Amino acid sequence: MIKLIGLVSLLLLAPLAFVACASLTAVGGGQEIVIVAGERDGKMYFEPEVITVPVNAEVTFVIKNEGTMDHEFESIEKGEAGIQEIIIPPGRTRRVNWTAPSEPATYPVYCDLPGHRAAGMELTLQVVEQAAPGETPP
Ligand SMILES: [Cu+2]
Repeated sequence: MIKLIGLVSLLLLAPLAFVACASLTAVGGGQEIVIVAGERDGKMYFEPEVITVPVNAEVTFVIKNEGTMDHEFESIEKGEAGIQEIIIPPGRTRRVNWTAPSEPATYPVYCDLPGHRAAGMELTLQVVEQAAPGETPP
């Protein structure tokens, strides 16, 4: 009887697992862009310093803090990219989904903790007109 219950619950759970995977795929459908944050030689950094994405792109920023202190990732002031502040503790990774606007633009993305942006924690996020992979630009 216990075996039967186990089998039944397995059969019941299998479709759920499939649905969970399917929705994960949909959410994570965007391109992943890995960014490393940290400190080095008395400065603080994001790498890469410039990120270029096509208009309307759905991307997931994967921010890895390889430093020894908290860092932030944000671009939320008026006219910026609309990325809410997120704190990445040292040694941790945080993911942020973001959709590029339909028009080309350039935004700063930065760490807003006191002194960090001035110490170098800012990258440039460029949104450009671009043919999809495999397409020939006009
Ligand atoms: Cu920082």
